[in-house]
Amino acid sequence: RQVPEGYIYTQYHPMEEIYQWMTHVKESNSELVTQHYLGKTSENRTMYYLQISQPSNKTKKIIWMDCGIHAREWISPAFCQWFVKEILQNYKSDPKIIRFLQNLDLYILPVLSVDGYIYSWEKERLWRKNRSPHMNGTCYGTDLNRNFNSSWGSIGVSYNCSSDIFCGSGPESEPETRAVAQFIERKKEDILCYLTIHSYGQYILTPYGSTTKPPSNNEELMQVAGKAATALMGKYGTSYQVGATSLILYSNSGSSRDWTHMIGIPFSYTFELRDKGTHGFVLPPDQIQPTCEETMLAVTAIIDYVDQK
Ligand code: ING
Ligand code: ZN
Repeated sequence: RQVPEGYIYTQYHPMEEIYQWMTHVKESNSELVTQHYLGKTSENRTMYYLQISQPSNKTKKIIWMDCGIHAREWISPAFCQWFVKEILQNYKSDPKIIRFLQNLDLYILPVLSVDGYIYSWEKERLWRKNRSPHMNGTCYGTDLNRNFNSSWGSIGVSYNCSSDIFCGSGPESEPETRAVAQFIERKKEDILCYLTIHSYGQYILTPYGSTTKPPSNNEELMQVAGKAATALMGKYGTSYQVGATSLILYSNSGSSRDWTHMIGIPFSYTFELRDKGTHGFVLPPDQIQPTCEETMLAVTAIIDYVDQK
């Protein structure tokens, strides 16, 4: 079997089931999928990523995608799982997937803020941050998307640990941030594309958040994001806005996407999935399938472009 027996992709899953899903996926697709240790969370849980690689002698570039940097954005881990399922179901038959897997390896981190995700399931549905203790345990959590070393602490953050956008005590103060940043730093020469999946709002966001100054490859970044939004709309007519975070939303510093672009990963994008606020973070399960189907088209459009380039 290509995918776990009976795993239901049209429901949200608690962390325990996502761990089991990862184990099952790598065991039942051992020719294509490996599971790797990335690091530990602040509550000492293990972060794993999946690597999808078609065996070959040639050196390949990497597409990195992370989901669940924010705990309450449940559609995001659901999409990472959907993405892996789709690749595994179609890598022998879909010409596009066959083609890009000849040149590219896919690295997928299904849940970045593991502790936060569990906390959102068990204690507080709308929890956003990780779960690191601050001020002698009087407040908890750092916004991991304000904790990267890209103009850290300069704009669109809070230094108050009870805030949802608390940027931490310093750049990469959080073990989850360090795990991701150290890995990406080590592999950066080979990573062509960095995708980070959030909700909600229906945006494909380009660098930067911390400055309105456009990146050097802005024209191409925007053009490719436009292609992705067009592909996405083709499925169910869902409309996405494309542009620099600082220009179409508001400024923020310390985001993972700004950092990956700054260290030289040319195609660095943030996705904000459905919806536009009707349900917000609590997107009903009946929207998982359509959201994932349309997002799949956008993500594969980007991967296809960077592969053909
Ligand atoms: N949005 C991201 C956040 O970290 C972002 C990205 C940044 C959007 C700044 C808009 C402005 O806030 C979510 N939904 O987490
Ligand atoms: Zn988010």
